[in-house]
Parts: sequence; C-alpha cells; structure tokens
Amino acid sequence: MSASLVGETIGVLGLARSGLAAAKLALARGARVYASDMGDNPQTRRAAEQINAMGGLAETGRHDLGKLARCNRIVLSPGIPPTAAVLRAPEIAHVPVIPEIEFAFGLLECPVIAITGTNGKTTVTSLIGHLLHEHGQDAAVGGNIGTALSELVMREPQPRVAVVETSSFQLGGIREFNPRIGVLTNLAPDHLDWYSSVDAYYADKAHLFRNATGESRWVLNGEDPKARDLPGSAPGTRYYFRVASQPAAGELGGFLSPDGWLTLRLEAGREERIVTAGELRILGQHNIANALAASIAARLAGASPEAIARGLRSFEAPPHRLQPIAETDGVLWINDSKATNIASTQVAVRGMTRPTVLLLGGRHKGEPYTELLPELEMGKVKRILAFGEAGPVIEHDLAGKFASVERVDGDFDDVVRRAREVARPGDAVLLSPACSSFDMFVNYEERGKRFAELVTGRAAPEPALEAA
Ligand code: UMA
Repeated sequence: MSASLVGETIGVLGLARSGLAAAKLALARGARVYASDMGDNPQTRRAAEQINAMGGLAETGRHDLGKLARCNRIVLSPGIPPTAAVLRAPEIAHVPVIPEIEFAFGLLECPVIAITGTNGKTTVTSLIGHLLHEHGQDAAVGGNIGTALSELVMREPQPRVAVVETSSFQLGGIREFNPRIGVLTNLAPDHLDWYSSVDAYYADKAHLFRNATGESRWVLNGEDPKARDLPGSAPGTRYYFRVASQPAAGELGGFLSPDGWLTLRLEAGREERIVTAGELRILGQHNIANALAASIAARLAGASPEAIARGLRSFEAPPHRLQPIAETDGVLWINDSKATNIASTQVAVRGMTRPTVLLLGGRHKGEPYTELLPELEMGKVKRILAFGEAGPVIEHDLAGKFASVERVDGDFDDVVRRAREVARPGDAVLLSPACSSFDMFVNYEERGKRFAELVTGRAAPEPALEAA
C-alpha cells in the first residue's frame, strides 16, 4: 500500500515542474499543502490553480513565511538557489527543507539508478531507459531530464525501476536518497554563477555517494581522475568505463577494445563484446563513453547483452544534444542547446569535421571563454557569433586571441539570420552556447526548439535526424 502523509503539512517552494508535481503527490497522499512561487506569471498561476482545485493552498508572487513556519517539511525546487531570501528567513529555520528528489524518493517503491556528472547525464539517462525497455523492463526515466521524480511516484502502478538524472542542485540537500546504481559521467567546472567555487559544486555531486552501502554499485569514468576519486572511501563495488585506454587486469567495467568493440567485464575473467563503435548512432568519442556507462548500468540492472546490443544500435541523440536539425543549401545545422557550460561546448567543437560557425552566448555563468581556445585552435571554427548577455564577455575574453568573433546584438532570430548570411555550402552552424538560456528563454529546450523552428521554418522535430 502507498505510504500516507495524512496528518502532515507540506510546504512547497516553487511552482514550476518540480513544485507542481511534489504538491500534487503530497495532496494525493493525504497531506495538507501550502505551495508558493515568488514568480507571478501564467505558468505559476496555472500551477497554483491546479493545486487549489485539488484542495491545497497555493499562491504566486510571494512566500508566506508564517504558513511555511507551520509546515512539517518544506520541499524545495532545484532552481531556487541556496542564497534565496526565503531559505535564510529565521521564521522557517526550524523546518527541514528537502530537495524535491528527496521527498519523492521517500515515497518511491522501486530501486533507483541515478546518473550525475557535468556532461552526458541526459544522454546516459535516456540511454539506460532505452536499454532497459529493450529488455522488456518497466523502467521510468525522470529527474533533471525533465519529468520530476514526484511524477514517477504518482504513476499507477509505480515503475519497477526509476532511472533518474540528478543535478548538483538536486543532490545538494539530500539526506536519504540512495540509488542502488549510481553513474558519474565526468566532472568539469560548471554553475559558477551558483556556487562559490568549483569544489563546492563537486561537493554537491559527491552527495550521490552519501548513503552508499556494500550493495551499492558505482559506474565511474576511469579516465577522469576527479570523477574516479569523488566517491572516496564510500562502500560499494566500482565499475569503470574507459575509451582511450585499456583496463588493468582486475578492473571491472566497460572499455573499447583495440579492435573497436564496446566490451563489458562485470565479473573478473568474463568479457562480453556488445557492439562495435561503428554501430552506434550517436556521434563522437564522448558518446562511446556514454554508451559504455549506460551499458554497464543496464547490465547491472538485469538487461541481457543481446538487448543492450539492440538498444545501442537503435538509440539516437536526445533532442538538443548535438542534434542535426537539417541540411539546407549545403549547410548542416546542429542543435546543441543543452551545452550550457564550457566543457560541453568543448566536446561539441572537438567533434566537428566541417568548417563551423559557432553560436556562443546566453546568460554568462562565470567561466572564462578563453578555456575554449585549445578547441578553437584546432581550426574548425571559422567564426563565432557571440550573442545574448554573455556577448560582451565573450568578445572581451577572446579579443586578440581568436580573430573571428562577431557580436550580434538583437534577439535570437537575428543570431540565426546572421548565421545564415555567413555560412557557406559545406559549413556547419553549431548552436553550442556554453551559457544558460535564461536571458532569452525559459530553458535550453525552448532555445533549441526556437533554433530548429528558425532553421526549418516549422515546429521542431522531436526525434533526431541521422547525423551527416
Ligand atoms: N522561485 C521561487 N522563489 C525564489 C526563487 C525562485 O519561488 O526565491 C521559483 C521560480 O520562480 C520558479 C521555481 O522557483 O518558478 C523554480 O523552478 P525550477 O527552476 O526548479 O524549475 P522546474 O521546472 O521545477 O525544473 C527543475 C529543474 N530546473 C533546474 O534545476 C534549474 C529542471 O532541470 C528539471 O528538469 C525539473 O526540475 C524536473 O526535475 C533543468 C535544468 O536546467 C533542465 N537543470 C540544470 C542543468 O541541467 O544545468 C541543473
């Protein structure tokens, strides 16, 4: 029987996807709910209406500290920063504040596979879901990828396994969240507009291992020393994935064999060859790493090697992640709107084979754009169009170091229009902004959709096209 919250009063901060789902879940389990959002806009108002219609109390435009103070617990949306005034209010200092994934986890009846890391986590999350489905498992995919974990808990019946993308914002305040299998894709600086230091960001990521037991299984990037070392002395079995190097004799995990096979070794002395790298439909070295990480996790969760091979052969890039949109007049347009940090854009640029017009900009997140210079020096990027709030910072950082930076003032449509003017047949136009989208859009998905609309002249296609 589903766990009940009768008798509890739950506060919910934020009324976007996480807050709305958490409030609905709390109400469905019999709690009293007070939910609020500082933002007063059509989206938050609609969410408040839904909660009020279900018998909760919701409001927009403010947080009522008196009402929050009377709650037993407060559920926090991940987009509310620790510096938010409401979280510092002395009136609510006595009330436990928990992240939405922690709240949902407490009511979830199935095991969790959690995926975190700076880049690749969306791909790995959806790929694990795809591989488990291919094996016939009832796996539900959610978390930072877009469907709040609370939504998965409300599914009837609950899934047999939850595959959960977890951001550092979500992991930050967890207490009991405890995945049976945890995947750490890689670590690189990100979110420096939120964290005081890179170490503070990594420390939140390390919460993945906080409740580790001897039964935990950790899938770690064997070629990224920071990711490899992050679990420290946490208990559990470690499985490493590696693409550019071969594993030591006793190492468990997955690797690319010298003859090009994605190979798993989850028990000492037993290797399984799954598919060749050439059979993958997702592009680039980093995607071989993603495929290995997902294959290890899916195999540990019970998928057969045959199902994994079928799934790897059919899986295409998720939208907004190095997604080829169209080839028009010889120009290939690629949507990498999900690249919201420098490390992600570095990966995209490294994978380019055509002369490239790079669309870079959005809301600046604190990292210097000079970190892109090694990739720019590889010679594929012929011009950068710098846009959005970050435009002047990009121009300043790269001045005198990369010749072809052009500022595009105006809106996003102007940026795409200018790209059309400067791209020549045989070129690629790559939207890989290295910035968040919040200066112009609600989120990176909307930015990517707008890009696809402008390129094709119609609404964005959901499935990825095969890459050229
Ligand atoms: N707000 C307040 N009070 C404040 C400050 C903000 O009420 O003091 C309100 C805002 O007005 C907003 C809400 O709080 O309405 C915060 O909502 P949110 O940003 O958490 O939005 P959700 O739709 O719930 O989306 C969140 C994740 N967003 C972030 O972490 C920023 C989504 O990840 C995730 O898909 C979703 O939960 C479901 O789990 C997006 C993301 O950008 C994709 N993640 C970052 C990333 O990948 O880099 C971490």
